[in-house]
Amino acid sequence: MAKKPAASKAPAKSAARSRTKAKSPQTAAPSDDPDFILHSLQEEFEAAKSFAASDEQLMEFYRQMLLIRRFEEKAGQLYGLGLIGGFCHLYIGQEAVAIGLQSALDNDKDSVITGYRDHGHMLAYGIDPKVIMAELTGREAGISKGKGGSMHMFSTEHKFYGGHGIVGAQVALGGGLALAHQYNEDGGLCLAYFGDGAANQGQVYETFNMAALWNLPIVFVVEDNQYAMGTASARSSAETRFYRRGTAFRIPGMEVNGMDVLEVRAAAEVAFKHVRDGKGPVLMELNTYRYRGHSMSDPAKYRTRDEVQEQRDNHDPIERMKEVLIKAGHDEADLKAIDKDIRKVVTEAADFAESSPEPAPGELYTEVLVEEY
Ligand SMILES: Cc1ncc(C[n+]2csc(CCOP(=O)(O)OP(=O)(O)O)c2C)c(N)n1
Ligand SMILES: [Mg+2]
Repeated sequence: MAKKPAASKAPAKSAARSRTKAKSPQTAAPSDDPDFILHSLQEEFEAAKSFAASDEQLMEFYRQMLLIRRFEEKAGQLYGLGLIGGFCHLYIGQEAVAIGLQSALDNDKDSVITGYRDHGHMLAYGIDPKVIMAELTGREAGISKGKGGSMHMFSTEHKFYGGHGIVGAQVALGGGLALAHQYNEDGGLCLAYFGDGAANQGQVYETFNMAALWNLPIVFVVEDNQYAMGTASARSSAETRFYRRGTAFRIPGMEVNGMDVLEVRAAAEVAFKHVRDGKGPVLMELNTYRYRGHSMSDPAKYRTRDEVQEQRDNHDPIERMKEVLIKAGHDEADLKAIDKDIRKVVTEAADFAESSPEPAPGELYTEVLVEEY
């Protein structure tokens, strides 16, 4: 089903719509300018839409997505037990986005920045589950010494720049990271993730303008999980085909099924090459779905259980990968064994977090300023 422009009282966009929307004549809007082709990258990506992964890569994608799923389930349990304070936004359902994109990064050079739904991104980046869980539970051993919690995780060592609670702020900061890559000539790019809700923030478009003007090495990624808190994207966005939103800035857009890790990775190859070749920013729209509430305190009254179940039954990224692996000759028992190993890693992370000490009160006064004064 095609995305439609929202009327003033538009019904919520159907979650069951196809992941890649039918094109309308408007898609060709800039056709009067032969130098700018909106779909230039889309065509290249669609020519080879599924990443030709080796058997080892398929297994790795499966393992990493499952690690995020099991980690987030455990985080939900710890929250329920009162071991995680403050907000906690889970990434369950969106695993293929972070794994497909992050697997195509050069971890020695590239930087990543995202919003508050950040645990999955950190795991995808290869950061130790123990220090992420310790951060969630506010422990000294946490990646931000227990002072950041769920929303404000940070690791400059891994070029992971957070973890931001102000909706859309990470996009402008990502523009700054990309400017630093360009200025330092370090060959890196910045991957800046934001949500469908954040896509309506003004600073996003100021950043688009400067990024395009200065030809910055940045990939803007809209994770369209169909809701911003309790508001369906069609009720808040005049244009729900987010990949089009760079058009006015001559930023090519790509529309990708964010529930299929092989498709995400194939799109990443095309987008990252464009940026690495010095051709400036790219805007990717990843269509996905969050299974759990906006945060742990969300009663989820704005959608039906059936809608969520339909997504789980028919579009789950991990089940999809399982089918690919079984077709490739792996048996169910091997996959179950991987799940068992991952559950063990996650249990160990939770045990580590629970048995770690809280930060000393004096920590409140450290890292408030960048330097000593
Ligand atoms: C500037 C600003 N406005 C409002 C909020 C409150 N808020 C927190 S999350 C959120 C919804 C954002 O939705 P989206 O960008 O789609 O991201 P998702 O939660 O779906 O990942 C809002 C409005 C905020 N944190 N910052
Ligand atoms: Mg959203």
